[in-house]
Amino acid sequence: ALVLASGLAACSSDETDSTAGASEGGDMDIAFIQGVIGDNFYISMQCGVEAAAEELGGINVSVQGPQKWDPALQQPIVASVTATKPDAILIAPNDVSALQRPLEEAAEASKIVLVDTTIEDPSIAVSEISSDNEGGGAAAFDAIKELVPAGGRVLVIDNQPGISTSDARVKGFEDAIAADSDFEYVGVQFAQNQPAKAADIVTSSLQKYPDLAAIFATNIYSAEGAATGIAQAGAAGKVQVVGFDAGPAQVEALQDGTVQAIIAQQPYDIGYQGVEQALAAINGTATESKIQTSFTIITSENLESEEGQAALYAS
Ligand code: T6T
Repeated sequence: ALVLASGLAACSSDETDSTAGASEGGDMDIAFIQGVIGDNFYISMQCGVEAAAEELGGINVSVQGPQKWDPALQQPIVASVTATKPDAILIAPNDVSALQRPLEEAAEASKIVLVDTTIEDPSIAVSEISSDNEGGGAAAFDAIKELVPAGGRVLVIDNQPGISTSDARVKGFEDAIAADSDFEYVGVQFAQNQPAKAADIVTSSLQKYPDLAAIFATNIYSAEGAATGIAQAGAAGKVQVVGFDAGPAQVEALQDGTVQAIIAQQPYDIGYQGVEQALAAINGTATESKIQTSFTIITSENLESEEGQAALYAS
């Protein structure tokens, strides 16, 4: 049966039907392990996973994830899923090294598809699917440059080091800003996926750098907290904020002017293609070892356009 009710109601695509297939009982079991539960990026990915399972047929999907972004919480989930020997596991690992060994063990009985994040040695996986995260970081700098053509001081707020996606975003951003002498990079600070911490980082950074020109926030929770910090400081429109991801909170921040641009990924497609790759591996047909999905930059100018609306995550 198609397990999972929670995310289904949120799926905007009507390709997914919560009842069809539920009683059919598929032949294959696919476990989807999210980076963290309750994150609109993974909720959208879950929609794609469920839609693919439904359309391709004969697939049972189960979904789980840690309560917080924390490898120590994700490891036991991987261990318990591994013990059930599903045909395939789609996972967004919380850390490049901490999940290496657990996934090597999981790969002994299940096909592994790395969705979004990856690990140090991904050779145990049949496929890796993610955004061009380094390119996304560079695009975030371009967006800041457009918002502040004269340049100035710029801060990055990130989740934590050791995560392939956000590390790549920071790298892409740092390489781009280092090549532009109009900008002064004041460094990266880590908010551990906690909006309240990200908001505190904004407050203390504004005390230290009252002339701060812009902030790049590397994911949903960093961006959400950055927007709160900016609002609390009364700095909306004064400090330009570019965030990654397009959940409902990011859209609201764009609308109220606390954030100027967001970089939307394609989580639904990552999930959909993840199931396709898993199925190919299970059936012994060729898989694509690396798939890169694209992103859309959304500002208040294109938010209402068809392209802008299509890029938003499930709520
Ligand atoms: O940005 C996404 C995801 O790509 C990243 O790996 C972790 O954070 C998000 O889930 C957004 O919160």
